[in-house]
Formats: sequence, C-alpha cells, structure tokens
Amino acid sequence: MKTLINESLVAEQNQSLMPALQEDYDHLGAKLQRSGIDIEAVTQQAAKFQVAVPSWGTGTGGTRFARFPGIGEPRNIFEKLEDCSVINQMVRCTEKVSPHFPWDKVSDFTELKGFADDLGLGFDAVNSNTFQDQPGQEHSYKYGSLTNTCPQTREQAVAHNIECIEWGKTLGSTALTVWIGDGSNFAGQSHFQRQLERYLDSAKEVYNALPDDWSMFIEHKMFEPAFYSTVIQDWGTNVLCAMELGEKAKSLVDLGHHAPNVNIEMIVSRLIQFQKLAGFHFNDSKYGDDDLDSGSLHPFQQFLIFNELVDAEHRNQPGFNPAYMLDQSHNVTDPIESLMNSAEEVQRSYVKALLVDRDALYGFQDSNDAIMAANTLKAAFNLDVAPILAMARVRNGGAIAPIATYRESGYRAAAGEKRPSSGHSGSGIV
Ligand SMILES: [Mn+2]
Repeated sequence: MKTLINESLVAEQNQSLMPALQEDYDHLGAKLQRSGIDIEAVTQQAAKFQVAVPSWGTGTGGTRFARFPGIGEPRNIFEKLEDCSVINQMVRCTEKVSPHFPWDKVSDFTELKGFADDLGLGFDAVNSNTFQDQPGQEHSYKYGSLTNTCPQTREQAVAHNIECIEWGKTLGSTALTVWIGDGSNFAGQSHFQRQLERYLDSAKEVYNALPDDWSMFIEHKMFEPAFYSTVIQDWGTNVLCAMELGEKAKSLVDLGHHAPNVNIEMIVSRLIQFQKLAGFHFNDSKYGDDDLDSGSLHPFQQFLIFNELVDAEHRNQPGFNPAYMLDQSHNVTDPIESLMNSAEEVQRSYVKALLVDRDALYGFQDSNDAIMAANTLKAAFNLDVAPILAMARVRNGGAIAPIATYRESGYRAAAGEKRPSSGHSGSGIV
C-alpha cells in the first residue's frame, strides 16, 4: 500500500510519544478494571471502527457569500483521494471515501478504482447531484429535479441517479445517497402533495435500478436551498418515503439537518427499531447549518447518538448495519486536519458509548431511578478515552498525534507546490 507521508517520520514521532501514552493507557486500564472493563477489549473494538470521508470535504467549503480557497487544494478526485489517504494514514479509521457525482466523474472508473486500491482506500456510498446545473445540461434544476413539474427534467434527474449507480458498481460501492434541494420559496408556489407524489414516482424509478445488494439512502434537510418548504424536509417524510419505496430504501441522518434542539438520538432509536436507519452524515451545528466539525460543539449529543447505536449492537437488533460518514464544510481550517479531528471525535463518541454499563442502565430505567440512569450515561461520557483512541491508532499503523505528525510532514506545503491554484474562487457550497 502506498503511503504519502514518510512512514519513518510517523514511527519516529510515535516513538517519542509512546512512553507517556503507555503510562496514560495503563492508568486508564487500571481505572476501567475497577468497573470490570477490560481496556484491551475496548481498544480492539475502537481499532475496528470506521467512518467514511466525503471526497468534497477535502476542499475548502465556503458559504453562500464567499469561498476562501486554501493552499494546495485538490483539483480532481485523484488529488482528493491522495488527501483522503493522508487522513487515513494518520488516523487509520477512514478507509472509505464517499464520492459525489458529477464532481468526481472520470472517464475511466476502473482506473479510479485501481488508484484508490493502491492507496488502500475503498468507496462508500455514491452521491448524486441534482441540486445544481452542469455545463451543457439540457433541463435546468432551478425549479427542482426529481420533483420538477416538467417530466423531461424529472427523467434527466432519474437518469443521473442511475448513472451514479453504474459508476458506483465499478467502484465497489453498495449504496446511493440521494439528497435533493427541491422545495419552494413562496407559500402557494408548490402543491405539497403533488410534489411529493412526483418525488415518489421518480424515486421508484431510481430504486428499481438498484442492484440486489445495494441500498438507497434518503437524506432529508429542513431547509436550504429552498427556504419556505423542502420536499424531504424531516425524518418523518424521509421514513415515509423509505417505507413506500421498499426495504432497500433507508433514512440517512445528517446531524445538521434538523431543527435546533431536536432530539436526534430519539429519531435514531426509532429508525433502528423499524430497520430504517441508513447511516449518518456527521457534523455539528449551532444554528441551522450543517457545517461545523463533528463533535466540536455538542459532544454530548453525539455521545447520546452513539449510545443508541451501541445499544442496538448490544441487543443484536435485526437489520442494524449503519453507514458512518462525515459531511461538514471547512472554511477556516486545513480540511485534512478537520477531517482527522472529526474522525477521532466520532470514534471517541463510539468508544465512550461502549463504556456505558448497560445492565446497570436498564436496571435504573426499570426501577425509575432517573438520577442514577442519567449518571450511568455521564460516567461513561466523562471518561477521557484519548489513550484508547491513540493506542488503537498506533496499533493500526497510524499516528499517536495525527495533526502534529501531519504538520511535521510538510504535506500541505508540498501540495501547494504541486497543485497551483486555478485562480477560481467562485462561491461554492458543498
Ligand atoms: Mn449530508
């Protein structure tokens, strides 16, 4: 497997940090042992954890107002994969990349697959894009795609989703994520029911093109780009459509796509119960955005979501196999650093959720001991599991201190030399 950061640098950095890590790890191990938890078993589970990286996250995102490109941004999917391989080399829990079409369209998908293989990367869900027009496109998505009132426009959007499936098959993907920006900006602009009927008709055509082992992930978003109504606006409409389409259709939960203060962990529980949880787009949000780094503002909420996920694992819930992916926009950081940090934050929530004393929690729930139930969750959340995460990384060949090692490597500056800016700095939302 090709690595883009010198392995001896990683080894050297790890060597200097290992004595302190071992000391912290042993201390945490002794502490967990008092609760009957074997730290080695937890570290092994942590080492198996994976979260996919979005290809589009490797570039600077931007807002509706402006985009400030960073140094050495990737200019195509091959360079995006190089950056993703650096992320995975450092954190060793991001082996898969989720591509977005047509942004990542190439003339030879077999070549692309081979390029990823050489970097030790695979492909996660493929994403279609019918929320913007492409050069030379016959029908515009200005007034919607899968729900457009014009049948030819709907057909064009369906055909694009189907070509995404075809490309994904070559890449080894097994899921198509469909998010549409369709909606309206004025009361009365669209007939809610007729619009959703058009969505279902179009989505059924896409669904029928899915190979047997594929899933269709439906992603909802409360608003933006439509600011009055959005067709797939919440998990309710999402799951209704997934149920209507069939068992290969499931609901994807993007953490930033809910109204503020919504109890997302409870939505997750409901979707698990009815075998409709597709997976996640992890990010964080302060207001109505989906742009902040995962776990950067609401780590407790992210932990509570993982508490539901680990509980489902613990209870062997049928059909439980969610796909984990990051989906956030980086405006003021080096995207590689943000994605490394975020992968670790998601993994941290998972590991903390593993440490919840579930039998004790069930007991407190059944005896209506609210304070002890809450404290049982907090006891796990309050533990500092950083030594477990670092040990899992180093055992998988990653870096104890990913950002420090990445910075030491000079990768970004070298990318700046290799990838001169195109000078294009149009507003770009991803
Ligand atoms: Mn998303």
